[in-house]
Amino acid sequence: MSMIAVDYDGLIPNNVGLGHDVRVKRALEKWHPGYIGWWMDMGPDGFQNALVYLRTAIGVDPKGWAKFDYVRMPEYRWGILLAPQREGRKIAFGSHKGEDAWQEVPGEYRAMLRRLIVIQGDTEPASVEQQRHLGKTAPSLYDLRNLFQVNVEEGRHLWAMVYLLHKYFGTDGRDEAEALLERRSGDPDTPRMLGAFNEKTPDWLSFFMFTYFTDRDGKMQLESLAQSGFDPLSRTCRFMLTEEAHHMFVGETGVTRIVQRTCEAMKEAGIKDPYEIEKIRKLGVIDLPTIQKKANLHFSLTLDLFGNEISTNAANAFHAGLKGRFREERLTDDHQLENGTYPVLRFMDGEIRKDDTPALSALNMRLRDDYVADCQLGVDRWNKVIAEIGIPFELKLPHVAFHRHIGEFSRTNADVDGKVLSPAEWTHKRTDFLPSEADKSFIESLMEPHYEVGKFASWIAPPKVGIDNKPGDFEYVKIHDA
Ligand code: BYC
Repeated sequence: MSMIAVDYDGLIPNNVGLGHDVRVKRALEKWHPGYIGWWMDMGPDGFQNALVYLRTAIGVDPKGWAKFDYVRMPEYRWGILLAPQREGRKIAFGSHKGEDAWQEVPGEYRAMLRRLIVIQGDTEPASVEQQRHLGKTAPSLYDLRNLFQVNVEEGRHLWAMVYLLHKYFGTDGRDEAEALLERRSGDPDTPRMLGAFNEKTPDWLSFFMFTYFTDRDGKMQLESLAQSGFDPLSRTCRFMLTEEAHHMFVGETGVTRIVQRTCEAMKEAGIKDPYEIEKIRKLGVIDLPTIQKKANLHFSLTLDLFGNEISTNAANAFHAGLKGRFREERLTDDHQLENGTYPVLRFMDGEIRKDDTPALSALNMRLRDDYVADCQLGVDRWNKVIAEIGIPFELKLPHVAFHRHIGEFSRTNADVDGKVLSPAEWTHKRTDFLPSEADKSFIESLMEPHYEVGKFASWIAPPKVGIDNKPGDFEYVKIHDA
């Protein structure tokens, strides 16, 4: 049965018939206080009593799933929402291609499936932890509201994975759900599982780069998991993707607005050379070369999230029908990949070159290629803004070998053009490519809160359109009405 209506009566809004599933309902109600405890300890620092103009999911019908209203964040209705079941859905790839999608966990793949769900689940609270201090330096109420919207939805994505663990994985699922509340981003003893989720998000430029680049990895991974033969995972990822789109919008428009403000300020001051950094910084805006360095950092950290270029884990997950490719259904090959090859960029004999590799082993690489192409689209739009204002500068994605910690290129030091450097050259040039301490302190010096209605920090342009079509003077967060 396809369920669209959401039951809002109980503690946990849902469209999965939780009211009739006493075991899972009780287990989730038991998990709930721990979640709220985590949110109060590790969610946004301050603002928990502020009234935030948030979007809450009230259905899964694409035409009207969201409702906007003022909500105190701890009272947000985090719910379990799965996209409607597709009658007769078949597994689209791997060795089970053509068989009915699984409604229960296939025993032979239990451990692999649980691992994928736990990794996905772990990233969601991690990002909230990374962003918890940002409210204190928000450049406007509009941005503050967007930060909190992203945060509550990441919280909901955690609920989505925890539901799957409780419903389908018995005692070990319950243990994993507890552990998701115990790990902490950046904690040396109990870190989050993937590298980029243990890094700091120290300022708003990083926040926008993170939501542009790292949430886009979220999109790619969720698209691949949405292909899963395990139908409940597919359905939950399909709905999560609708929320993820807003997070990437926040990132893309955030960087656009910073770039726009910088270029406008340069034009007003008659500065043509984007490398006149000190002069530009005196205008209270972020110079384009520093924006480029932040992009280099966040892009390279995010590439690590795709795992090793050549991966048996990825091959096994595809073969088993658990994790597909980006938009698998639009691809025209045999969807089994037993024979074909895929060109993988490798570090061999001291140089970077392409190597044809069995396609099944190269799935992480392939997804990463799709990701890079998707990232480029937004970079092109940023460059259009720069060109329209008439500043001679182009933002670029660095080479995929640059600043890597996982995979082929973790063994080498490549610059942003993919030129292999000696360790000494790398040390010498590092701050040409990545933010230096001076760059970081300059950005930090700009991070002052702007909580007046309709006002924005000097370094960011106002958005073109308000959220939910609200006017420019709309009070997106009522901080003092608490
Ligand atoms: N850090 O065979 P390999 C999101 C480990 S973001 C640390 O290449 P595989 C979001 C790996 O675990 C999307 N360790 O790995 C965005 C393995 O260890 P074991 C999150 C790493 O499995 C913003 C070993 O190295 N979702 O949603 O092919 C805000 C061998 O590696 C890393 C997913 O990632 C790393 N970066 O690929 C909020 C989807 N990379 O098991 C949310 C689920 C690899 O041998 N995850 N290792 O001890 C997966 O599909 C895969 O596990 C990975 C890794 C793509 C992560």
